[in-house]
Amino acid sequence: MKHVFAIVAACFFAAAPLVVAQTPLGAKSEASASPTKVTPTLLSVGEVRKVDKHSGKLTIRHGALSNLNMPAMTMVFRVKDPAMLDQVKEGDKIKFTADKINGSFPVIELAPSK
Ligand SMILES: [Cu+2]
Repeated sequence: MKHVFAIVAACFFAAAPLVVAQTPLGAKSEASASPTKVTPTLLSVGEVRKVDKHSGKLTIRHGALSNLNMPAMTMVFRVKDPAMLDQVKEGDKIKFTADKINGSFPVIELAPSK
C-alpha cells in the first residue's frame, strides 16, 4: 500500500515532450550480468503484481510516473526486452522507467529495489 514519491516530487516536468525515446540501452538485455547495479535514470518505483512471460507483460503497482504525468495505480506494462521478466517475480519491489511509445507505455528499464 505504501508508495515512495521522493523523486517524483522533486522533478515534476509539466511540459514533458512526447518524444519517442531511443535510449541506447540494448546492453541491458544481459539480465544476469550484474544484479546489484544501480541505474541512475530509473524514474519510478513499484511493486510487481504479476509476471507474464508468455505475453511479455508485467503488472506493476506503481507510484506516480512523473515523466508520463500518470498518478499511482496498478496497471499492465509491456516490457522492452523479455529478459527483463527474468529479473523479477511477484511481490518484488522495483525501480523502473516506463516511456510512452506509440500510445503504449513499455517498461524500458528495470531494477530490483529494497
Ligand atoms: Cu499507470
